[in-house]
Amino acid sequence: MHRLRTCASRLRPLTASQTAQNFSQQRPVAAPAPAPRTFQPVRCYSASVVAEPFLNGTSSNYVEEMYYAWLENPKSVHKSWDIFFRNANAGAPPGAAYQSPPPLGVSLPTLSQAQALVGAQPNVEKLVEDHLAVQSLIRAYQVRGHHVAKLDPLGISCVNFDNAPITLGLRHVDLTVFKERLTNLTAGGFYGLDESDLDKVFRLPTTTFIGGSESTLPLREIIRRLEMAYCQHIGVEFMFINDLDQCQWIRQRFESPGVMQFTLEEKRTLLARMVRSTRFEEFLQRKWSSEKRFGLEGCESLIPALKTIIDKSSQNGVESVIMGMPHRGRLNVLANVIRKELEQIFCQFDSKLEAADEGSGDVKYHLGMYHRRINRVTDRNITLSLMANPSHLEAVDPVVQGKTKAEQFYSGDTEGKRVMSILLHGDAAFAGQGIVYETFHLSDLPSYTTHGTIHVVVNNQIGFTTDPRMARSSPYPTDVARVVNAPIFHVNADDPEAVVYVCKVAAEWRATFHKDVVVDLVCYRRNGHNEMDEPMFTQPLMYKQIKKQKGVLQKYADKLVAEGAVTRQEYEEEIAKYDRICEEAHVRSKDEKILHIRHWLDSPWPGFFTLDGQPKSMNCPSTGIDEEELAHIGQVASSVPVEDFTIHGGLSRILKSRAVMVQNRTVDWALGEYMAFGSLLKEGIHVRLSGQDVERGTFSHRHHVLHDQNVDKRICIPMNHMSPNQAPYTVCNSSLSEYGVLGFELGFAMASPNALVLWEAQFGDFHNTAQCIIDQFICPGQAKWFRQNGIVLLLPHGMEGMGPEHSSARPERFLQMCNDDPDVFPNITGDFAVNQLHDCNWIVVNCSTPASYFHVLRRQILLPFRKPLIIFTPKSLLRHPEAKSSFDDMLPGTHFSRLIPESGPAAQNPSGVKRVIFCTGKVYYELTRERKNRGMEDTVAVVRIEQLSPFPFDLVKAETEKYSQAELVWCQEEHKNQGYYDYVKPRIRTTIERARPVWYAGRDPAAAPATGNKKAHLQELERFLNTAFDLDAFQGQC
Ligand SMILES: Cc1ncc(C[n+]2csc(CCOP(=O)(O)OP(=O)(O)O)c2C)c(N)n1
Ligand SMILES: [Mg+2]
Repeated sequence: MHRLRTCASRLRPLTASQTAQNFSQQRPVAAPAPAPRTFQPVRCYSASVVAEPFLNGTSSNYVEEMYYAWLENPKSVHKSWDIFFRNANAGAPPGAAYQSPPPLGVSLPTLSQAQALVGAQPNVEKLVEDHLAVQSLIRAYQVRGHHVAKLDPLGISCVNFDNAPITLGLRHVDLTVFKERLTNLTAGGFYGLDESDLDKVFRLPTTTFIGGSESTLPLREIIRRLEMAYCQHIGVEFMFINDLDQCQWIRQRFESPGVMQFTLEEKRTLLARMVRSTRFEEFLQRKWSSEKRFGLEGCESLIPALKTIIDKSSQNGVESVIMGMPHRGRLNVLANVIRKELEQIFCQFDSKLEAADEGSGDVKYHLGMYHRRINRVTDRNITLSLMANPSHLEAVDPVVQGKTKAEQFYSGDTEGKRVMSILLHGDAAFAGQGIVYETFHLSDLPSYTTHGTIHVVVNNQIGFTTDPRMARSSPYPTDVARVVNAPIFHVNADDPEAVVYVCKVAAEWRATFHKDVVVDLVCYRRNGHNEMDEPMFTQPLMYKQIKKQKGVLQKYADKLVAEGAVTRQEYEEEIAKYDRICEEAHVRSKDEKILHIRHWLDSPWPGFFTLDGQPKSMNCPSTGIDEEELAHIGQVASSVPVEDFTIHGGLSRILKSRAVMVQNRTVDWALGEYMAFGSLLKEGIHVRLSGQDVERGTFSHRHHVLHDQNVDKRICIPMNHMSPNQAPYTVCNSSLSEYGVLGFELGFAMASPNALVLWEAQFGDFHNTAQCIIDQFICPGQAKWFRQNGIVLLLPHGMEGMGPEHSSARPERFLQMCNDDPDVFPNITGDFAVNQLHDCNWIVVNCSTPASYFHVLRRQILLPFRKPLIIFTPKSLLRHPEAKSSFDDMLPGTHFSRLIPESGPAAQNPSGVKRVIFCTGKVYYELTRERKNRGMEDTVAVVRIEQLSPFPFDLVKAETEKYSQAELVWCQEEHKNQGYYDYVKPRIRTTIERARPVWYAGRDPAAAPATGNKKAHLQELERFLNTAFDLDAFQGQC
């Protein structure tokens, strides 16, 4: 059967699309003549030989053998097979190729009649074949035209298509070279067409728009128009898109005759924009030749590109554009796209400039910006923001998307018609950084889509010192975008009109389909990676070429002058005008003595701070809520608020047990969280919880989304049935990404201070694949960019015998990055707790009770400022019978306890206490159980530190003073080189002025976070509990 299929498929003629796709392999230009057994004649078959009734079953082997024999020598087979193969070869329809074998003694005329079928109806056949060939040709241009388009201004294209020979040929529209190229091509066969067909008229298929209003064209004109559409300075890569309407739409935009016509006005505007872009860099180079600025030289058309996207989008109703971009050309974008005042940019080059705002600040090419202005082209208001970003390339991508989503969400822009994002990329980073892929995969998910992003790649064919051939395995740097069916418009950046045209189409694409699109500006980098860098060390030939390269502005100006669109004088005046603007701004910039980082804020929160950017108060009200509220939220949490909705039996039991808890005025972890979210929602605070499987909860404890057991995809989110005026609750399972999704949520949290945005890791240790977002944005964000953020990270953590993974959320890493000084006991004045929070870079907590968790979530919003909050959340405690809280701990007047003191017998008689064990989180329950078993409740006090950072110096001091004679022990279940010990110990020592030792009880140092052996896990637990309660354990040690 397999052989039959092989044989039949070989005999089957190729469809037009197969022909187009396989054409290069079938007929490489100038390829040597095919070997006899390859299938060179395959295209000649136009009859479906497989349809022959006898060509099936076991006879196929025989037929195949016969066929190969005939191929080598037609005389080696019976005459009847010879006639059959020849007829089939000539395209005889099924049934007609076969002729009965000639009877013995047959007369010659009968044989010649049969043979007459060979080559039957040659004209009709040829006509059909030629039309099919023309269709294939058109499709070949659509699929592969970008391979031959003249995209590289340097002509040293980085794209290596060696293994996919260019078979389109006819690249040059110039008819004098046409003939020669065609002759060359037809030598190897050109879909069966030859030069004599050039002036034949062909009907155009519906899959092309090259005809405009004409439905037929001569082949010569067809080729010319295809050349114009696909093989000039624009390479359109789109035929992989699954949606036919979208393909048609793109064909129409690039094939329709005359699409690239520019009015005089448009050309002049474009020239003026090129002048600004070019002269800005030249000005900086003149004034500060030895300063790094990552200039745009070689890709000056980026500025008109972005401006076109913005103009066009503004025309389509966009009011806010959020942008993310790397270093290259950033200052130029700030000056000429966002329109930051030039003096504000220039003064950044002054090393004597003092910083006015607290924080360490950042270099000028990382800072963000927010600007609302009138778009001159549309006369409409538009807000442009460029997000601050770290050096880590592409890390800002998901952050931009999150902020864009949030702005869309808060402005009710459900389709992304008013708010959009633009992401800029370098070629090396776009191909190399995995976050690009993660971000693309968010682009079509309901809770993460921004309804289409326009990506612009500054493809200067180099990454620092690395050639593309060493930097990626794909032909283009943009291939990653194909995963989401985004069209990719490659364009030669030395042709500003082509650039502007594709940008118009890109903006229109987004407005029409609300999907991502990529503009690949193929350019070069005139200087080194930065202005201090020598590129000839590593790319000598490329840079020899670059040195010869005329600047794009000059080229475009020459073109317009030649066309008569502007005069040389007008052009020079435009230059002089902009130079003057720069000079004047430079003079003004000298008056700037102080740098206000807040002038570089990308996300202002109007009304949240005083005009000076300070918190409106420095206190935090009680985070407790009324009993009725608790009861009401509890009732919502334990019910199904819609009719005829069947939930799973197991879930019914969970809801019933919640109802019982509410009756008993207690909450477990999940209910505590419900109380926090529910109360904030009722107070008008949007809550968004995102992460992998958060809707149900990794540990099946949350169940915020109920699923009807009988109706597919019917869901109910009780939290959204709280009260008529509540804020909306968003809970969304994310893609399986940490870097992308955490970045996204960080961006979401940036848009408004009046939202509780939480990201939950499936297990705490998975956060390390999002380390860049944590290290570069969350931890130092405020210090670098004067920008606050209240994102909450929920990181399940705990040593529960589950092995090295799934155990540790790595508290030590978060604590190591806290900015509070371990060696300085702070001034305990006023509202110390709030002041301390105000000064910290982030808050790290490990709650031991649901009430504690409830309060810290609410405090996050009730504080008059925003700080990131890291919460190590429990696993086994979710169902621990003792890990419950009473309503009493959540009523008005209650608040988050940074430290929970001992409240048992030891606290009644502190002088009898021999040892105080400080701990945090789940180990508390193990300690108290062990203490009870050992009957040591009046000799050992156990104190929980709920807020690790900023460290509750004041409360720890009170405890150490209360138990002044007791030994101090820090107990943790983590290994000694991990967990909290290294953070806590010096701070406790500072608190007690180093008067007493702080002993350690916990696991020994280790490389892995936990053992994979359950028995070893339990032995370790037993061992450190022994140490914790052995009052002689530290005797004789100092
Ligand atoms: C994640 C990350 N890795 C490495 C670097 C160091 N680095 C800075 S620029 C650069 C080259 C970037 O090349 P490309 O993306 O093509 O942008 P270009 O500088 O050419 O505009 C590298 C490797 C970085 N900034 N970020
Ligand atoms: Mg590059």
